[in-house]
Amino acid sequence: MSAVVQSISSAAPEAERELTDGFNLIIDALKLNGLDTIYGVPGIPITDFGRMAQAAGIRVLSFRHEQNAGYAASIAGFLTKKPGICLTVSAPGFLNGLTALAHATTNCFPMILISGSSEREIVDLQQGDYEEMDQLAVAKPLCKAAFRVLHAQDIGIGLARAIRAAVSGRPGGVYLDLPAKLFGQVMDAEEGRKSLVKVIDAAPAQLPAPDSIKRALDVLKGAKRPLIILGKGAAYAQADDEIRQLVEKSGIPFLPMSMAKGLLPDLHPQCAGAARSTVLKDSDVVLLIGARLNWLLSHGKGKSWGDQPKKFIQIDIEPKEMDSNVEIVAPVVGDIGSCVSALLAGMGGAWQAPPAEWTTAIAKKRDENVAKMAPRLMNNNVPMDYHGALGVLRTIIAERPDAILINEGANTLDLARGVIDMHQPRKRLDVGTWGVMGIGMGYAVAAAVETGKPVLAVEGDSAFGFSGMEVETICRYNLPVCIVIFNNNGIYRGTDVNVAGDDPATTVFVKDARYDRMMEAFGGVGVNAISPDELKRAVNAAMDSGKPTLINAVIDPTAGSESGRIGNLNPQSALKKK
Ligand code: OXT
Ligand code: ADP
Ligand code: MG
Repeated sequence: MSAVVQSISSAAPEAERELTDGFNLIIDALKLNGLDTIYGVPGIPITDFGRMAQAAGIRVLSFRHEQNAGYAASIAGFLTKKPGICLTVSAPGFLNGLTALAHATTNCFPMILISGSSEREIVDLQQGDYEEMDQLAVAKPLCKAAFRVLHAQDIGIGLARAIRAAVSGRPGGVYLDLPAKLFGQVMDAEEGRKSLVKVIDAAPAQLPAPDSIKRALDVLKGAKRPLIILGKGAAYAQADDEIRQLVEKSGIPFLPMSMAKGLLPDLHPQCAGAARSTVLKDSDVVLLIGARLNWLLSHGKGKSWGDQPKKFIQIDIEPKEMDSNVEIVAPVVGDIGSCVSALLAGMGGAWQAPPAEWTTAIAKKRDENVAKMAPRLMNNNVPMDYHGALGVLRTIIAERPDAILINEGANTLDLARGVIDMHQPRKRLDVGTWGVMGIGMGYAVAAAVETGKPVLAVEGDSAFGFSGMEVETICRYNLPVCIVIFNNNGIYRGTDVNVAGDDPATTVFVKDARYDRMMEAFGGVGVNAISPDELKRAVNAAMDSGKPTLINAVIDPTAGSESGRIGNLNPQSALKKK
C-alpha cells in the first residue's frame, strides 16, 4: 500500500486531499520495484528517510563507514541481479560511497548509490552550504549513469531510469542524487501513486545473431586444443544449467576465473584450474564466457599465452568488449543464457569431443600440481604457514559447500584461491577486477543478508583493517559470519625493517596483535588459533553456532611473498640494484 503522509481539510469536505511527499514516494518506488534492502550510513539529510524506510518494511542496514555499505550493495547486486542500494549523506558520505560505486562499475555489478545532497541554489553558486559538493558532476565519470531528481513527481521515473541503467546490458553502478529539499516536497497522493513506475523486464534477454553462433561453432569445431574460460559474468548470469551442459556436452576443459569458481565444481573432471599455465599456453581455441581479456588474463597475449597462434571466441553482452585487447575471431554478443543456449542448440546431437591427447595432457598436469600441493596442506605446523591453515579451511568448505567464502589479502588471497575448492556457483566473492582491499566486511554482511547462508571471510590482516570496524555491524545484526584473519603481522610479511630510522617499516603492523579481542568488544566470539587443529575446531564451532566469530589465526610472519602471486607488477628501481 502506498504511504499517505497526511490529510488536510479545507473548509469544504469535498476538497479534502490525501498528500504524499518525497520521503514516501522514494520508499514506495523502491518497494514497487522489489528493492527491499538498503545498505547505508545515516545523517543529514537522509536520517528520517532511513527510519521511515525501516518502518515501511524495507531492511535498512546501518554501517560504520559508507565504503563498506557500498561494497555490500555492490555484491548484493552480483548475488541477486537486482541493483544493490547504498544510501549516504552528502559530500563526505557520498565520496566514501563512491569508491564502491566505481568498483561496482568496474566489476559489472548492478548497484545504485543514492546520496542526499545539499541545496542546489547554494551549491551551484558555491556559497558554502553544509557539505557542499556538485555530487552529480563528481559521480558521472565513475559510473554507468548518473541522475538527479528535483521534483517529487519525477521520483518514479528517476528510480526507473536508475534501475534500468544498472541492470540492463553490461551491469554497473548508477548514481542517484536526491537534494535535501526533495524529501519534504508534498504532492497529491493519487498523483504521486500514478507517477511511480514499476520497471518491466529491466534486463531483457539479448539474443545473439544466428550468424555469430554459426561462426563460433565453426571455429570451435576446428579446434585441436580448445579451452573454455568462465568469468564472473558467467556466474552473474545465473545460467548455471546451460553453462554446465555446454561444458559437458562439448567435453572441453574449462578454466574458472576466481569468482567463477564453483559454477561447475572445481573437482569436475574437466576443470583445468590446477593446470592454468598449461591450458593458457597450449590451447589453440579459447571460448571466453563472461570474462574480459584484461590484466587477469594477461590481455590475451605475451608469455602466459605461449607462442602458438590462438583464436578467441567471446560471449559478452557488451559489444565494445570485442577486440579490446586482441582480435576476437568469433564475437557472440548477447546475454550469456541466450548465447549458451543457442550454442547448445547449434551443436546438435553428435559433438566430437576434443582430442584425448589434449585432455589427458591437461589431466596429467593437473594431477601433478594437486599431488605437489597435497602434503603441504596437511601440515600442523606452529606457527602456521598458509598451506597448513588453508588445508583446514578447504575441508570445511568441502563439508559445507553452500557456505559463502569471502577472500581478500595478497598471499591470503592468492593461496586461498588455489587451495580452497568451490563446489557451488557464486559462493566465492573476492577482490575482483581491481584487486581492491576493503571489500571484506561489507561483502560479509551482504552475503549473509541476501542469501541467509553462513559466511566464512578469509582475510589478510592488512585487508581486514580496511573494513574492520564493521565487526560491530556484524554483531549488531547478529549475522552468521566467521572471520578468519591470517595474521602475519603485516602486508605480505611481517618482517620488513626500516633501515633508516626508528619508525617501523612501511609494511609491518604491531606484532602479535589480537584481532579476536575486537570481536569480543561487541559481544561476538573471539578465538586466538595458533595451529591448524585449533583453527579447524574454532571455524567449525562458529559455522555450527552461527554466532559472529573472529579467529585470529597466527601465521608465520616470514611465510608470505611480496604482493602474493603478482609481485611481477611492482616497478623496480634500476638504481637500487647498483
Ligand atoms: O599452472 P601453474 O603451474 O602455473 O600453477 C597455477 C595453477 O595451475 C595452480 N593451481 C593449483 N595447484 C594445485 N591444486 C589446486 N587446486 C590448484 N589450483 C590452481 O596454482 C598456480 C597458481 O594458480 P592461479 O592462482 O590460478 O594462477 P596465477 O598465475 O596466480 O593467476 C594469475 C592471476 C592474475 C589471475 C591471479 O594471480 C589473480 O587472480 N590474482 C589476483 C591478485 C590480486 O588481485 N591481488 C590483490 C591486490 S595485491 C596489492 O595490491 C595489495 N595491497 C595494496 C592495496 C590494494 N590492493 N587495495 C587498496 C584499496 N589499497 C592498497 C595491499 C594493501 S595486497 C594488500 C594487503 C596484503 O596484506 P594482507 O595482510 O592482507 O595479506 P598477506 O599477503 O597474506 O599478508
Ligand atoms: P573475470 O574477472 O571473472 O574474468 P570480468 O569482470 O572481467 O570477469 O568479465 C565479466 C564480463 O561479463 C563483462 O565483460 C560483462 O560485460 C560480462 N557480462 C556480465 N553479465 C553478463 C550477461 N548476463 N551476459 C553476457 N555477458 C555478461
Ligand atoms: Mg598479512
